[in-house]
Amino acid sequence: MKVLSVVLLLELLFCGIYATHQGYKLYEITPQTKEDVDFLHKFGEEKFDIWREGRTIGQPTDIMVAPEDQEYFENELTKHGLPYEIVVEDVETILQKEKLERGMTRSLQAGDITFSSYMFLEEHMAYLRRLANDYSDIVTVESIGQSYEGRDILLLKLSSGQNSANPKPAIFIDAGIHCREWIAPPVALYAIHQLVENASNAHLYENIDWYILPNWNVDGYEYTTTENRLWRKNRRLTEGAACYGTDLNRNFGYEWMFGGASDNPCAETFAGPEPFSEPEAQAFRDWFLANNEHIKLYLSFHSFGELLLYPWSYDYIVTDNTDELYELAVKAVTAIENASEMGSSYYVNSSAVGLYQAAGVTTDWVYAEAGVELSYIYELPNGDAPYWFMIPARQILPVVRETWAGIYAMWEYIEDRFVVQANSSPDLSFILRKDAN
Ligand code: 0X9
Ligand code: ZN
Repeated sequence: MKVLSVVLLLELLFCGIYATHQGYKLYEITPQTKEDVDFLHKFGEEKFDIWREGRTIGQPTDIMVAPEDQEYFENELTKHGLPYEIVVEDVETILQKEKLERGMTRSLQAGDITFSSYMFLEEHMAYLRRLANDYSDIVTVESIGQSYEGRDILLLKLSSGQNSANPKPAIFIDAGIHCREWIAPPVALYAIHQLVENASNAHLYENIDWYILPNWNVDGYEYTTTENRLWRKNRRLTEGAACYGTDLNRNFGYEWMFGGASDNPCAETFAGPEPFSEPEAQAFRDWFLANNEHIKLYLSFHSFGELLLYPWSYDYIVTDNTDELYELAVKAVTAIENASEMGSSYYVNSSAVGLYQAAGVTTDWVYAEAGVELSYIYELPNGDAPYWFMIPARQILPVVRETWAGIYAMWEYIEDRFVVQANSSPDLSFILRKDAN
């Protein structure tokens, strides 16, 4: 009896309620032709989860496959003449290992912040509320709306107050739209921490306002910490669908479903039944349209890949201001690479050309519909993570520090273009010369 209960306890601990990925396998396939690249990409629009996508010929792609789909998947690859290797026999075993390493304890003092372990959702929220309380002269925290499950989506505003009739230029940052990309919220929280709690950074909000939404997909994040570490979408069940969740980064209403998005509710890139069908996307849209006028820079944090991407994402075309977008991106990644303790090396390009086509993403919508011409998505590093976005807690600090260097470099550009240059008096010397004659 005693032996039995010990076995039961171990089972509960290691595979019990979290054992959602037992028997799932990870396949590695290396595309040899452009057609192979496209063939593999299509699996992502079905119910397969692409853990790593080879952008080009010769770059391996990793795809996770559930036990019931493995025969079909292997047959498809064989029919297509593509060899494969099984690199993880049982995904659950690596998830259990990751769980032990993530260092989450629920022992933080209310309102504290840490970058040496991952944090729970309520800890993120308590930190924001504590700052609103302790720095009430410069920080306000508002809920931009509620998630499907009724959680507040909190946005922090940092401002030294109005100094003229016009609102100041502003920078908007979000993180956590894909809830399993856990390294993203700490990057946004570190920016908040540096801006608010490090007095030597006060000049960063003297002329510029900051809006930071550090954890957007709140239901999803909660779900990744309690049920399924690999969850990406939100948690609403579309009417009549067989699977939960919409990919919020396919639900935005600019060229929605143009390409690189799925109409299959079981796909990781399911775009939802219609544009802005999801409460989390609606909340963002409504807030943004009411406040967009003075926002000059939009940054959305994801992982992984060490990529800095800008519109367009829905199609393989470039915007009119692609030179400026590219130059500012190079400035930011140069700062990151110079600050990096882990040898990060970023690739810069427009989204579809540089990574893959994806319609309905926030960066395109913010650019096209909210008029923010400097709009970027960061795909953060995954450090020593053996797979995917499971970057170990000990590498949170190096990532957030180096990424802050990139944000800082972008702030310098915004300050120079929208404050210094905008305020510099026009060159009137020719008038003076005329008067003198
Ligand atoms: O697919 C996404 O939504 C983003 N990548 S992630 O791995 N974080 O899910 C990338 C979206 C950017 N746009 C394009 N790649 N076109
Ligand atoms: Zn993402």
